Amino acid sequence: MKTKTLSSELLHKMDAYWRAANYLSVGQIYLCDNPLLREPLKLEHVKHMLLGHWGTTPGQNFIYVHLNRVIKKYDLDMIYVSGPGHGGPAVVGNTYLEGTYSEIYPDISQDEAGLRKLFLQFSFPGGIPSHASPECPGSIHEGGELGYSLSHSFGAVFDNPDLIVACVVGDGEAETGPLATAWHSNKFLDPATDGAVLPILHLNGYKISNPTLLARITREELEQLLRGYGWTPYFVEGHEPGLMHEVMAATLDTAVEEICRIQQDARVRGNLERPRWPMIVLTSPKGWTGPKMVDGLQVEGTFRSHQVPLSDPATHPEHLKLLEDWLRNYRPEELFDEHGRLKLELAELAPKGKRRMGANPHANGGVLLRDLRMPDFRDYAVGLPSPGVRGIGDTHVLGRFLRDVAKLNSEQRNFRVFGPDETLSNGLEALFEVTKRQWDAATMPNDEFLAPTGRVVEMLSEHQCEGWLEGYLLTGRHGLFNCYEAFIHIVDSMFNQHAKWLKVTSHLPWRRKIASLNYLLASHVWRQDHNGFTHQDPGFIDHVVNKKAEVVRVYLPPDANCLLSVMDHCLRSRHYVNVVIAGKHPAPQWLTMDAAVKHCTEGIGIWHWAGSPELAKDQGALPDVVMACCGDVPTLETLAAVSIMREHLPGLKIRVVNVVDLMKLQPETEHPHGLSDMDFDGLFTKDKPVIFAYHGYPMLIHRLTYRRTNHENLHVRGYKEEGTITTPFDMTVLNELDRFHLVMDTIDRLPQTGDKGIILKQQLKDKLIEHKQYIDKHGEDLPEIRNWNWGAANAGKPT
Ligand SMILES: Cc1ncc(C[n+]2csc(CCOP(=O)(O)OP(=O)(O)O)c2C)c(N)n1
Ligand SMILES: [Mg+2]
Repeated sequence: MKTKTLSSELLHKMDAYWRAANYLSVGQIYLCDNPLLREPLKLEHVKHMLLGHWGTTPGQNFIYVHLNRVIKKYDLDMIYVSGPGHGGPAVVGNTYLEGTYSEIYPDISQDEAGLRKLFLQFSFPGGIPSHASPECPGSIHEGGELGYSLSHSFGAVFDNPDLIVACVVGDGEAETGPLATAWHSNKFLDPATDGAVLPILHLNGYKISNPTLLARITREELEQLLRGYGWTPYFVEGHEPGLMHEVMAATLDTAVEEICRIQQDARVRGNLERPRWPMIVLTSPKGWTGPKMVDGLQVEGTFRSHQVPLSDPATHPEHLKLLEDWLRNYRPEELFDEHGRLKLELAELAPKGKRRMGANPHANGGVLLRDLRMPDFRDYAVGLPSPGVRGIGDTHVLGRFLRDVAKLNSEQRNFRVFGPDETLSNGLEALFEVTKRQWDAATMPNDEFLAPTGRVVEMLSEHQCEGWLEGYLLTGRHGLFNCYEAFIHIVDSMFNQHAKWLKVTSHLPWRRKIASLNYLLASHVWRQDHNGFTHQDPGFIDHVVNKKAEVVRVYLPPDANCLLSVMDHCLRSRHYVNVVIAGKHPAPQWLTMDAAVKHCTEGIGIWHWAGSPELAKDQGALPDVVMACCGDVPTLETLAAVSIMREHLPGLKIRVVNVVDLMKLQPETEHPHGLSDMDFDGLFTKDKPVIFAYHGYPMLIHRLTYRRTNHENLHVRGYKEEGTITTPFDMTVLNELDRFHLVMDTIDRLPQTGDKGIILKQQLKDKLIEHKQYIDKHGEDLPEIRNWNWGAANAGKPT
């Protein structure tokens, strides 16, 4: 006879605790008064608007109480990730029962008055959301948009060897692309230096109104699927609470002991073989313990339990009765004392102090966040004898800096670089001088830079990279996501969710700030020479600027020294999303490090040395035209255009303005970085033509500046969805961002250029034809384009 895992007393108590959590969950969805049912339920005790999701909740309550037991039994450092985060009542209810909720929100006290407020605030105007939202202690994952629970969980356990994340995966959620590929995360986990994720696939059979695929394939198929992903699935199936408690407890013990054994094996015995981690498949009825039949239709165990099973007690008196029966079925009088507090013998089931999942500091990562040790970015400066010298490619310079960030923090183990197989091709090869790509799958002799642990994590899934990094940041560490610019769109929606999380948490004083989410978008739209149209898309910026100004920052450093300065700032910053767009190809360098630091700190500025010499001498004088640029390629084309005009239209007073920090363009009332109108007018004038060469879609610049005095004179060139495999210069020509078009634009707007202007325009038109003919014949740009350089073009001219 196998001995039971749970004594009957413990089983009884755990069942009572589960009933308490279920009671609180139903209470949150329905009740605004009479929280302990001390009097018969009346309509006035029921909320007018019934919102929330019941279906997933009892299963999650069941899991939570069982996790509490193993945390205590094995003294685990564990947090809970609710994939189907719409089960908010479960996490709110459980953190209330364990005491953490009232510690953070004393008004929601552990008595009848507190219970009433707990119920009332849920899904109520001015209250709390219906999900595992940031307001909920212990949550690092709202679970509003489904699909990211496993990625977040793995991100959380990287470099946290003692942490276990219990991750509930919805069986519907499991159908999403990000979740389906997240099972592979186990090939990146180092059992020696990372923690563990215990996935609990919540196979309740249904989504909102459909069955789930994983519930409608054979057990054999499901088992093979999960085994094929490298897991050992343990099945817990049933609906009879007593039996289920015993099976769940025994299975959890097995899983936890298996995790400990795997970790010991790697840590003590040095076993480097990839382990087959355990996971649990919990098959239980959706809406378990809820109303079985409503209006003649089965509810428990069907999709009908997904949201609010009894939706209209106001017009259906029988619903009110069913609701009361449902609530009383949990026997609240056995669970709460006369003050409305959870009875002591039940409260004792919860872990203590920081072991409570709602109080675990990993779930409030800012508390654990330590500053990075930072090398001095100035030490990596590109020497600049004169503006325009050719650099090796800006991200290659940055790579050396990141290499040393990785090195300096290798003991702290709190910095990682994530990317979908592009760390090398984005120019960050220097990282591999000090670290490796973490990889726990098989290796072959010709593989490069793979090791069981490393600071770089690469999988060809932008979703995983994003989710891992978010999980890593949310648990108090630092990192960077390097990605092709066009394909970062794949995670648009994940970015949305993270930005929302940052916005909400920045207004929750108990949630400490976390490190910023840094995107390095190299391999950008203008230099896709061998990839072409599919790889040309700068629209992520447009997407990002929709989000709250307090959270988003966009930087387009024009050269390597600026990139170093910007990245140093981003890695030190907190609670932002920083988008940095940089080139990896050899390109001209413009600013000395001192000038770069100044320029990047200002975020925008006049490059006096690049404009007309008379303006450089008399900096107060007004220009005839402002040539503005933002992004490395637009800066190059603008400066080339300026050099043409300095040569051919020497009387023209040209001012060059470079923008590093895109948000400077917005009014100060819209973004904390925004320039005042006075400062903006000071740079762009009130009435002179502004020819603005921009990295991305031109409309964004109009969007950001439409309220500025001189907006009418602002003419923006940028990417207008023209592209193919062609030469770098031809890309700019196709989009009319090239130097020749910029000059022609200027002439068109300045009648005072007169005959000289007309003649020059004709010459430039001819040049464009010559360019086309040349590239069609030779497959590369004209030598005068390829070899153009600011220094030579402006030699002998006073600067
Ligand atoms: C990406 C995404 N698509 C759609 C939805 C809308 N939605 C909310 S809950 C749900 C069903 C979820 O089913 P499952 O993961 O099985 O959760 P559970 O059964 O535990 O409620 C859907 C489709 C969503 N939240 N996120
Ligand atoms: Mg489901």
